[in-house]
Amino acid sequence: MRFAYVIAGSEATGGAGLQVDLKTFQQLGVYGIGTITCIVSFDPKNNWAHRFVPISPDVIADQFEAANAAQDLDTVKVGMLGTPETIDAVAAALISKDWRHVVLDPVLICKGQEPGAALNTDNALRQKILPLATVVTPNNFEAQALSGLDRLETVDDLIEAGRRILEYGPAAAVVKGGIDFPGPDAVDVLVERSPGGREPKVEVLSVPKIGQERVSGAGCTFASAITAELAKGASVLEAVRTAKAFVTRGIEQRVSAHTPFDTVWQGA
Ligand code: PXL
Repeated sequence: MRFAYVIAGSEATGGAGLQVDLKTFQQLGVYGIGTITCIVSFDPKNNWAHRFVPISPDVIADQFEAANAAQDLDTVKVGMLGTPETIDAVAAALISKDWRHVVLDPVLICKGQEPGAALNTDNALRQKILPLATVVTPNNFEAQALSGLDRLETVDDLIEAGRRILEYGPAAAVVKGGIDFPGPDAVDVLVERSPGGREPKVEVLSVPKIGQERVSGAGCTFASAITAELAKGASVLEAVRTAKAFVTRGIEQRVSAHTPFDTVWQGA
């Protein structure tokens, strides 16, 4: 049995967060184990506004202890953390043991939240979690925030953002162009550190965009699919290719909901 572990937030509609991560793990044939950092319950009475509750740091530590005592985990995905306090708890847990891979989906804000709402949380994530990651999967907005670049509108911009993000420590960055990236294609760029300080390796992954609407849970599905594949022993490049195909199928067969966005079908 291969195990994949995720440390992330719960999202109550089932369209994002830990629920999506565990569905993705199951679908890709790995045994999923999850630790909850915070609970997001969108409010249907108030235009699906964010309601957010962090889990207390000692309960995060307890969950981590239980999960890692039950199984020998070496591949972990980190999703939404939520506050500087939850970030401290997760950083302390992560550095308490060695990992083969730490995949970080650097969730800065969720769809519908104001950018910059939580600058101290963004900074804590950059300073305390990003250096522990081996693979990081920022979307266009997160890549701007992490790289300091203003606009990511060309493939070269995505590559440059990836190179800058590698300077924080990860071995690989997958910068996602997303729905707002100009042109007809959904473009992601994998920038991977080379041994001996040589130029990073770059791989451009591109498929035609499916519609023009955002889909909830695509980023979570993508990063957890990468994690599942790494847990099975794939290389980073193989894992990213498989994950892109997986999320593309899931978006093609998206599930509609009463929420503002459709959601990815991991069973596709
Ligand atoms: O899609 C980003 C995301 C991740 N994790 C949780 C979320 C969201 C967005 O809503 O709620 C828990």
